[in-house]
Amino acid sequence: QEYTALKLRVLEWAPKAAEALKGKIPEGANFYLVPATLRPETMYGQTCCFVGPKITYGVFKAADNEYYVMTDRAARNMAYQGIFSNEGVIEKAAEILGSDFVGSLVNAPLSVYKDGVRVLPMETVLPTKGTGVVTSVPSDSPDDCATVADLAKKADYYGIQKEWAELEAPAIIHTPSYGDRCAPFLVKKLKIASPKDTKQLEEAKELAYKEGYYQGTMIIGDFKGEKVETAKPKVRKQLIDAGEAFAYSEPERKVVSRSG
Ligand code: ZZB
Repeated sequence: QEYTALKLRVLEWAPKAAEALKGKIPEGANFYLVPATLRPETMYGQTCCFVGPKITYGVFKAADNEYYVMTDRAARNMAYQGIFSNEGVIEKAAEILGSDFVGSLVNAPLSVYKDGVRVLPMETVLPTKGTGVVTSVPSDSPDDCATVADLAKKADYYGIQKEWAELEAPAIIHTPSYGDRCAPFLVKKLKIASPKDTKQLEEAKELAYKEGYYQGTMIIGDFKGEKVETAKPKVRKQLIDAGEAFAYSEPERKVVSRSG
């Protein structure tokens, strides 16, 4: 699985995260939450960044003055992909529980929200997939759409400010069947009431992928008017060239070929 890992620079730590990191990290260093995405062309639509509140994350040194927040598992994979300046070396500066990050402000590359977006909790984040950090695009991802709706509804319960979950999702991709925001369209159509409606969400994701990727047209950004299929590698390259993202592969089963 070839992901695009996006670098969301921390602009402001939530108080609990600042407390947990105190004394463990050099001052003046840059910190990034690094969600793994299969849809780099949707990054214009980021409205927040999700962590699993019960997942333990590591703060890993990637280079001098550069630290990445993700799961141990992701760090172990990245260590052998030419991503850290010391190949094969994993340096964990600190460990933090996901819930402690909630409320932090991060810069989301390409997002229409230029002042940054908030880190919010998502109960359904899988610790065994990607980096355990997920960037949220409620216009095109049904899971994200259902989660932000739930967060806004129960803001007090989740210990967040309602406004953080209520940022308007900009329209980024036009689709012939589901309009300009396919996720809310499908969430409504399949009568999805909460992030716990796993089965319908799985179906909605499937439909959104197919329609968005094969029929979608960009309505925002440098490749506005182009088909998603052709815009996707271009947006990805732009992000990587700008140093705002990097390629990250999830090892499935390693196949060793002797003949090359
Ligand atoms: C932004 C985005 C925008 C995504 C979109 C999807 C969509 P898949 O196909 O099941 O492999 N994701 C990444 N890591 C995790 C995790 N640890 N736990 C839960 N979700 C995770 O799913 C890959 C997608 O699942 C990734 O791409 C990420 O969300 C999320 F418009 O990033 B995506 C129709 C989907 N649209």
